[in-house]
Amino acid sequence: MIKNPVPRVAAVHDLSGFGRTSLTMVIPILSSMEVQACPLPTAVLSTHTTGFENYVFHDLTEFMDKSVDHWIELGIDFDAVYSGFLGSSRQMDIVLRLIDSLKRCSPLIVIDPVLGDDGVTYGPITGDMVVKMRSFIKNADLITPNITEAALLLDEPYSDAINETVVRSWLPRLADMGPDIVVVTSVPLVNSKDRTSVLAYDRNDERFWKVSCDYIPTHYPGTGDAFASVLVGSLLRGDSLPIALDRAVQFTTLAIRASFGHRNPAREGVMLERVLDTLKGPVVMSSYELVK
Ligand code: PXL
Repeated sequence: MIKNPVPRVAAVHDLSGFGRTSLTMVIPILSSMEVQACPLPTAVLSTHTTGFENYVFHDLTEFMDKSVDHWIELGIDFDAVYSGFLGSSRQMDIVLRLIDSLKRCSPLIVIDPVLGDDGVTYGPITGDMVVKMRSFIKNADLITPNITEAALLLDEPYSDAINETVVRSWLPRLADMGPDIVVVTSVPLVNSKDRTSVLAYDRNDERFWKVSCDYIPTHYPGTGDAFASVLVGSLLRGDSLPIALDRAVQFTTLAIRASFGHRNPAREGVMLERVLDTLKGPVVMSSYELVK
């Protein structure tokens, strides 16, 4: 099967008008990495939902259903399906319909199970969506939960005691739910409060990977979207899993650092525009570790 010369991704995320999350992160990042992002918007919002009140939320479930019909009719070949924030539990069935129609081009299926952060679910996420996400991830090759989402998927309580030791034991359990590769973000380290990490497990070779970076004491919404988008772009360009992890961690850290010095309100997200060009270059530094 000849793949598209410019890798093509069905990008299933919401469009939030202000605050730099989801499609306003995903599209520029993938484009900068020479990957075509084809948006399948799940909802349109005036702003994202963290740190804003009275946001307008318009669910696009019906539109998605018809868009998927149209895409199937056109026979579009996708190299990846990459989903993030969904607007309703029925949208998981619609994405599944798209995935099932694409068997001929065996796309990479990446599900970022966007459910919450800091132990709290995002405003529009219902209990029903959390439950359904547990079976939806069966269809993924790769998932990218943060520690809150990993706890929700495993039905484990969220607490300050979650750290790299705990998450290492969670990774094979998450892989048992379906995906070959599990990447968990924002994992606290055991020996250092000044650094944080991303842990990953690949069931195909049973290897565990860790990439650590400085912990910066702030929280910008949308950094999970930046991380997962760079990971997807990097894998589609042919990087190995640990190099793709490295690239995604380095880019996300740089974006946070570019913003932190300016003291702009965290809810506005990271200053993506200032760092986007760095995605054009090769990986010049790598710090991944194989975890025993
Ligand atoms: O980045 C995650 C995200 C995506 N979409 C919406 C959100 C958030 C996080 O707040 O509110 C609408």
